[in-house]
Amino acid sequence: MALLTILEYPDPRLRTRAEPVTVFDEAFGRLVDDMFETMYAAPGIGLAATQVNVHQRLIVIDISEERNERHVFVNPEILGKSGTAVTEEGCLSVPGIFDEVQRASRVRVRARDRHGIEFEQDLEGILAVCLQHEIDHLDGKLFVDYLSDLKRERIRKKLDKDRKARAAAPAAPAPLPARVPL
Ligand code: K1U
Ligand code: ZN
Repeated sequence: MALLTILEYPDPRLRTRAEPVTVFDEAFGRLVDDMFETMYAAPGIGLAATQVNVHQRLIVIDISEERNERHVFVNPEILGKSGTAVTEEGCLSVPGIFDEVQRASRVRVRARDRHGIEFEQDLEGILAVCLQHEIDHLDGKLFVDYLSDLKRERIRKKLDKDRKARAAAPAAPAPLPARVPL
């Protein structure tokens, strides 16, 4: 498995509209596994393929505390929405920024699994919110697009500053070698 690089706002590649998945082969299965590994390492509760610069309609989600309830949504379509929820959202492509977004609190989704099998599911709570956030990624939309122009500009400047600070920071020291008994 491999850790994938997550694109960061305002990278223009995050604005790409993803294409439907048509091939469910071994390479696609590896991409699904790599996305879970990348999401768990981040750590996050969801990840859309767009965020790792793969422009296919694929989402992985795991909202469980134990990190053992994997959801895969390929070519997701929202069939119905109801209720409203205002949730403090974060985004692995907008690191360190959290703000409130209003979305539907319940959704019915039709999608395919990692093998291409179609299913329909009713989701609610954070799972429903996370799915809507991830489908936005597949459409080239970010949660900061729901905020004011002023907030978005502040976020862009903060991330720019953080990136420059990270680039200027000296590399972390190498870990000490393990003690080997003589
Ligand atoms: O799409 C992404 O960038 C992932 C994002 C998903 C999301 C979070 C909150 C509301 C809607 C969508 C994240 O996972 S941000 C990190 C996060 O929320 C989290 C990380 C570790 C433990 C618990 C939450
Ligand atoms: Zn996101």
